[in-house]
Amino acid sequence: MKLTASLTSPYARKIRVLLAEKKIPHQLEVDSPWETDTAVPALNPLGKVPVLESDEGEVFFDSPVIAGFLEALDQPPHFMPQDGMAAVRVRQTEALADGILDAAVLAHLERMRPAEAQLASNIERQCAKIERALQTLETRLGDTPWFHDGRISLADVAVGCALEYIDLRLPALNWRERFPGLTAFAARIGARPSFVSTRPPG
Ligand SMILES: N[C@@H](CCC(=O)N[C@@H](CS)C(=O)NCC(=O)O)C(=O)O
Repeated sequence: MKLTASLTSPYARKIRVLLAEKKIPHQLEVDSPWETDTAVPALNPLGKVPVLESDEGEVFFDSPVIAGFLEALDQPPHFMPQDGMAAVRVRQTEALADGILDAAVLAHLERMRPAEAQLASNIERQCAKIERALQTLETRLGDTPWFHDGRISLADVAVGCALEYIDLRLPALNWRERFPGLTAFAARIGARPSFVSTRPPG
């Protein structure tokens, strides 16, 4: 199978972590959808990475769908519970982590505009979403090592990628000062070889 991804995309990183954890052989095609010669729109009409092509030539996007496809391959270790409601709860935490990414990307893009064109209110609005989501995650994690059922799942992978993406794009948020549970969690998941090997280039 082939994964098309940019090395900085946190959505693509979720998938790269799962592929590494499951030790699934694949080809990584590095492609940034922001470049003029990108092949991404030919694969995904939305022009976004990650995109995964199966060995049978079927194309899958976006990252939650690709994660579902990888789970459907039934290749252990599993990152989704078998129980239906437990799976919905894992997906809920994934959605919260992905929402942090959406807000962080928007805040980052706003900050990349020339200073005089930046809308400070938009940056503040996105950062407020991130702050509320982090508070929810801190509460949800409590004093447990993983978000659901005492074992690592897609929810943990998504939150780990989101926390490190904030570090990359919005370091001034200094979230570790306010969220000790998430700080310990980030250190725990960030030490896994799958996270180390997929960390964006400095
Ligand atoms: N919901 C999508 C989001 C994917 C996404 O926004 N990817 C970014 C890279 S970080 C992208 O390709 N952006 C290009 C664009 O918006 O044109 C997913 O989970 O895969």
